[in-house]
Amino acid sequence: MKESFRWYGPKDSVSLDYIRQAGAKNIVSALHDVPNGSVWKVGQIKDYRNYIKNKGLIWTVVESIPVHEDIKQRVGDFEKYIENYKTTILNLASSGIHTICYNFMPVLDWTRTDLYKPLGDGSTALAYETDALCAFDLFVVKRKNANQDYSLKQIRSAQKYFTDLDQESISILTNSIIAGLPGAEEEYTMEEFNMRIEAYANITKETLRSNLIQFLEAIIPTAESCGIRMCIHPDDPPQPLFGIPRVVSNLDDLNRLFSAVPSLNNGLTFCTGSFGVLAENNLLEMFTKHADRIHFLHLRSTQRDGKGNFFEANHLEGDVDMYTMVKAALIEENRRKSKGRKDFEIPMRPDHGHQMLDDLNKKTNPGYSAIGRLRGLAEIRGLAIGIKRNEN
Ligand code: CS2
Ligand code: MN
Repeated sequence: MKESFRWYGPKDSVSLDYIRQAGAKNIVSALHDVPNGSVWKVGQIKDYRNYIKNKGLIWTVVESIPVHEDIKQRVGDFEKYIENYKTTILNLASSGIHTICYNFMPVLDWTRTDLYKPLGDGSTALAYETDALCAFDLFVVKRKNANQDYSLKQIRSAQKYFTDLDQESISILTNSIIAGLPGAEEEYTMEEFNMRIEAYANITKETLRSNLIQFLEAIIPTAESCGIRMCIHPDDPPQPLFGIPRVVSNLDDLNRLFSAVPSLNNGLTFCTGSFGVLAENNLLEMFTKHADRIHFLHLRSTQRDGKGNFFEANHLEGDVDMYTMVKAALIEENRRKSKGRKDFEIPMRPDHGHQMLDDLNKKTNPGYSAIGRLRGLAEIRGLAIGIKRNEN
């Protein structure tokens, strides 16, 4: 696996010099300052790439080129935005970057309700609680007809949860959900958020899926022409939020997506933490079924409580069987190597980590502080070496 680390650009509190010390040679990053929907120009891409190169590192994966909401809904200027997306793909390829991670989650990117859940050992983790999300939806956003999307039991439980919240907790919850987690590239006021959700009122799951497939039919030939591996990131969490469907959550979703557009350039970011939230997702089966098009790995684990809540566990703990997943990745790499595939080494990053040690007193990007990810990377690296040595 190509060890990599996400970097949010020169303003990131975790510098490239620090990332070098973590031992990761590959950088996962994006032109975060380019507005959503605009073309990434060759000059901008090359400057950014060279900045990273001058620190002795390689910009290997783009995460993410955001997909404009007009494309997801197929409204407004979607055709123009698709053309811009294709131009960005070509510009990245001509600058030597060949792997692009993106997602198709409507309105919100990844979502948590608590960014600082205290764990028993003194560190903090990102967490998601259904009561918190439901309470926010019903009593803060006050979405029209929201109660139709929840059971009576859920509504009662959310009511109780909300009664116990003071004003400060409500505003922390609000910010955790709509102020934009790192990489989301979008942040909303309450009014904007309401409008964005409202725009999906008539978009069914099948419409959203068809919009995604039409987007892929438009861009994958471009990706093929210039050797770009597109890899979609799964929904996080893998379930509808605010009554809006999500279409990259389970094996059935993947099967439909890849049978509709079979090119291997239409690939997947296998995020064990995102898929792992659904108990019915068999990660090994999903991995094996689509192994040949996994172009990027996000390795992390989550711990479910059986009631729809979860928190991000240490990388080798929680519900994800990391041994099995790393082994599957190494098997796939060997398979590719034996077939002469040049992309046999799959870029992998420790996806998120706990806020711990010195980072507890620093302002960091939630999930993206240095030490927690360093721990995750080191554990996964050790695991991979152990598996390889054991087999030779
Ligand atoms: C998140 C997201 O799970 C994750 O990796 O941190 O930033 C995710 O990477 C993006 O939504 C992918 O487009
Ligand atoms: Mn991920």
